[in-house]
Amino acid sequence: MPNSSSCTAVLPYDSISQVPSDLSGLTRPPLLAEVDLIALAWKNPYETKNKMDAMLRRRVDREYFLLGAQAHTSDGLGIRWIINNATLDMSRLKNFTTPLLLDLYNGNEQNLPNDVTYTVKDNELVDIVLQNTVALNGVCEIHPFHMHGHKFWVHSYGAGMYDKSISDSISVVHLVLRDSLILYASEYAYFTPNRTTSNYLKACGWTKLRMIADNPGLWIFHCHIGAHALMGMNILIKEDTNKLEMHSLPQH
Ligand SMILES: [Cu+2]
Repeated sequence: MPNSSSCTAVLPYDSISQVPSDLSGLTRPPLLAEVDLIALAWKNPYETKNKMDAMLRRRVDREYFLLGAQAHTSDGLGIRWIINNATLDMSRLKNFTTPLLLDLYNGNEQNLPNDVTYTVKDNELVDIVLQNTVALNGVCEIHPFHMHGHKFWVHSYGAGMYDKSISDSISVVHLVLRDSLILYASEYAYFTPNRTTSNYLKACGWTKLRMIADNPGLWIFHCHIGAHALMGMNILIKEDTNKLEMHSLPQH
């Protein structure tokens, strides 16, 4: 907490200390006043709160539509999660022998998996729409997506198939910056017939995020359910990699 004098925590280290059984003797820290919390939440090096609110109403520079779906592997033995017909699963990740970021720093893009890579640049205001579809088992699953390297706003969300006019009509004010979102999942009641495998691939909810491309790098954006990530529910965001710099850690 940068502007708070205290907080209380109990940290056991290996076997040499134990969590005390009676915590009643610990002094509670004073809680931050709400006005301080708001100031902390909006303390941002590149934008004021008012400017950030304006971002939500600005015309975006770039929009990506990510259609998520489940699919059998070509041999019929496995299941993968795919985004726009591509999957970044373990079988591909294990083939990377050098860090892709280092490759990009060196101007080498030959190992970059282009079918799962999305480019943003130059402080663009970017919308990413995640579209959910019914899985092979007839379920519309919830996916908690997490983005590395950025915070974003959840701009809007809804049932069924993404509709830009609905998205544009949603009034958004004072949204909180975050790095994770829930990809909306429609209820079974939404479908006809209800929960059945014949609904496979039906559109079943969407969530749209808005972000500023202000951090050069190669960033993963992925479902945070471990199994889903292993099954390929990941994309890469390639951002201003010509601006990457190499810094050495100080040696002691
Ligand atoms: Cu998932």
